Amino acid sequence: MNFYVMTLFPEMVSLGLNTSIIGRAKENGLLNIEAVNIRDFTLDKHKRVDDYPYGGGAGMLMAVEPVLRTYDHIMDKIKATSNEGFKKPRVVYVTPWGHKFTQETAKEFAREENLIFLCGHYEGIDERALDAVATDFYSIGDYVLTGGELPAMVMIDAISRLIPGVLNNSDSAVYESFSEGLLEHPQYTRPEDYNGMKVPEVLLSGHHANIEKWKKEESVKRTMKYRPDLLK
Ligand code: 4GX
Repeated sequence: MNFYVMTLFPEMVSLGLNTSIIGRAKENGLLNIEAVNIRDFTLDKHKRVDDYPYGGGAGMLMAVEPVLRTYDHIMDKIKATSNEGFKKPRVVYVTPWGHKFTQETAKEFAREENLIFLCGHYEGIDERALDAVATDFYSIGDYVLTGGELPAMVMIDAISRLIPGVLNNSDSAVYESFSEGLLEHPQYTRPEDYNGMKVPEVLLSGHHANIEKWKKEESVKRTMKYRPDLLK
């Protein structure tokens, strides 16, 4: 799967997604993440990419031209590397007013071959750039960040781990939270007793049925306490 990220801070994206599981998946050729600097595509002689909003108001907006030229560059690249079955990729604009990005959204996007993210900065982007290229609008939650890079990285991470081969068994491919509708139960590793803090007896009992019952009960307790909204 190929991810393209349109951003003014490409190093934030490429460095942030180069570690751990995602970094390994890139090395293994399972996914490819390209952060494209919007500033490289401005025609302004001072390399400016932002301007004042018409009608007044606080702050600056990202201008249409650099965004659309960045998009054209990415599309040329995608067209050059794809066969006759070319399908226009979805373009996700990350914004606090978008639909809530969920595990279901991640599953849906994991089926795409190419995915483009558009990261805004300043107060946002000239609406005409969105009209021209954006196909999807998503938010990671109800709080305000300084830019779209972190939400785009969050979405890329959540999508990537669903791509076959990205997780191996020791990465625990079947993390059930959300997919089962219950939160994960508490977990323990050695030692059995750490300064008097003990692992629950049932987990040491070897009684498989009791262990499963305990896990389920703990999951339900935790879900009731922290996410009662998940219990329908
Ligand atoms: N989930 N941000 C986008 C730029 C911006 C400002 C105003 C539109 C209007 C966010 C979130 C988020 C901060 C990303 C502002 N865009 N994105 N950025 N929460 O807070 O997705």
